Amino acid sequence: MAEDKTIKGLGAPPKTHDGSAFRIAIVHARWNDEVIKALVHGAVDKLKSLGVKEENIVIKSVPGSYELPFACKKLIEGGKAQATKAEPSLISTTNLMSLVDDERAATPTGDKKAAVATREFDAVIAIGVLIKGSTMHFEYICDATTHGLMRVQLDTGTPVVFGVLTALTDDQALERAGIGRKGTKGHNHGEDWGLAAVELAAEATQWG
Ligand code: DLZ
Repeated sequence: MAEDKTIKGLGAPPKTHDGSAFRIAIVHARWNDEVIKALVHGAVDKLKSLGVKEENIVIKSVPGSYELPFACKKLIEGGKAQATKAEPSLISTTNLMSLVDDERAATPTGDKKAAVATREFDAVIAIGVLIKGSTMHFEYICDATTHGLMRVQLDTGTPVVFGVLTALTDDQALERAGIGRKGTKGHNHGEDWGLAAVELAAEATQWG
């Protein structure tokens, strides 16, 4: 093996999953926005390539990563509550590309109303980008966010994919979003998170 070749990374899934029946939420922070946008794009592209329908991908944003656990929990609970109602209803979804391309700031008025299946989420992807500064803020937010997201998935029984980059430098974050500026562009980890969401949605229901 060449010396600069790494052994790290996600192995191929045991089988390819069809995402066409799944409803997936993406909740993302807005801190470090350039990287966030690329990661959300990567996740959405992968979900769609696995068959998840655009109308079944719901995207919401929160200010920072610290807010991700709370937002994920509310979305999951909201989805479960809607699922218990007999009649399909109108729920608020955000147009995917306009969200990633900057209209999202206009929420809630910028949200589009769309008729979607009234049922719970099969998986949630939480996306955040934490970049270390000169104080201890980074460590505390990383710790709280990580534990909070784990708690949400264990408490709710809905898979929550950990799409949070904890980078020591800007370059580390950019490279993990496929937009690296130094030499290699890097791999967009958002794609891995999309894949993980569909795999968990497909497999986890059969393990219980
Ligand atoms: C305050 C803060 C700092 C310093 N850094 C980041 C960061 O790198 N990434 C991120 O997602 N959020 C950061 N935040 C914001 C917090 O996550 C949170 O939004 C605020 O503390 C308000 O609760």
